[in-house]
Amino acid sequence: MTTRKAICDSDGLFVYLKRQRSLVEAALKYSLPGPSSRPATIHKAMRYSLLAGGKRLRPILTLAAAEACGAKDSKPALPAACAVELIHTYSLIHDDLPCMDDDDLRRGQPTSHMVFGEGVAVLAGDALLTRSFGLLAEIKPSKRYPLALIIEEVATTAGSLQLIAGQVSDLEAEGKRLSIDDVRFIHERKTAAMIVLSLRLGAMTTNATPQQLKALTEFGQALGLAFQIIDDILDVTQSSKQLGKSAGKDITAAKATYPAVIGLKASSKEAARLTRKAHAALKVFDSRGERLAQLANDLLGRTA
Ligand code: GRG
Repeated sequence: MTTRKAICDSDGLFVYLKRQRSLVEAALKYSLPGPSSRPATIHKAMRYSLLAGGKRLRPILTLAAAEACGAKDSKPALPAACAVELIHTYSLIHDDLPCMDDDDLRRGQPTSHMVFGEGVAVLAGDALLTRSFGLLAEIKPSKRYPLALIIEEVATTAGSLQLIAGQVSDLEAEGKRLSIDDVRFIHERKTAAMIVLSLRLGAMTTNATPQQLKALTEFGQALGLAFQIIDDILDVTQSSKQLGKSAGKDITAAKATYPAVIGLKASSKEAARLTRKAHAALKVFDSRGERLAQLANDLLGRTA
C-alpha cells in the first residue's frame, strides 16, 4: 500500500498542480463554442473570462476528490470539473458588474463589462451557467449517483438557497454591523457551498461510498470557510497587482468580513483551526487523502 510519505515524495504538490491545471485548461478550451461561432461577441466574452487563468481551485478539487475515492483516471470527473469552473466564472463576471461589486480588474485583466459592455457581460455569465448544465449532461453516472441527483445538487448549490443566497445577503449586509454568525452565514453560501459541490461531484462521479461523500462534505465545509477567511485577510494585506483583482475593496464597500468583525489575528487563527478541522475529516481516506490535505495547507499559506 502507498504510504502518505510516498505520495508526497513521488509527485510534489507544485508538479501536481501544474499537471492538473494544464489538464483543466485544455478541457476548458474545448468546453465552449469557438470564438468565431456566431455571434462571435458572446463566445469571445465567454472565453475571455473563462480562459483568463485563475487558480482553477474548484476543478482541481473535483479531480482530487475523485482520486481520493479511488479514481485511476481523471477523465470521468472532467466534465463536472469544468462545469464548476464555468459556474464559478459566471459568478465572478456578475459579481464584478456595476450593479454588484463594480470592479474593473479580475484575474489580472479588465473585467468582462469593461471590455464587452454590461449587456454582453451579463449574457456571458448567463451563457456560462447554462453551458455548465450541458457539460453535466456529459457525465457518465456512477451506480450510486444518477445524473438527475447530480443536476439537482448543482442547481441547488448555484441557486437561491446557496450561491445566490450568499450574494444577496452580502449585498444587504453592506454598511451594516454584523455578528460573526452572520458573516459565517454569507461565507458558507457565497464561497464554501461551491467548494463543497466541487468535491462532492468528484466523489459522485467515482461512485463514492456514503462515508467518503460525508467526509468530503465536512472537509469542504471547513476548507471553504477557511478559503474565504484567507480571501478576506488578503484583501486587507495584499496589493491589487499581487491578487489580480482590486485589493482593499472590502473596507471601501464596508463589506461583511472576518477581519472587520474579529480582527486580522483572530481571523488567521480561525483559518488555521478550520484547516486542521478539514484535515481531520480526511481520516477515512488514509493515504489517499494526502493530496487534499496538501491542498488545504497550500491554501492556508497562499498569498494570492
Ligand atoms: C451569482 C452574481 C452571483 C454571485 C454569486 C460567488 C459570488 C456570489 C460572487 C463571486 C465573488 C466573490 C468575492 C466570491 C467569493 C468567493 C471567492 C473568494 C471567489 C474568488 O475565487 P478564487 O480566488 O478566484 O478561486 P480565481 O480567479 O482564482 O478562480
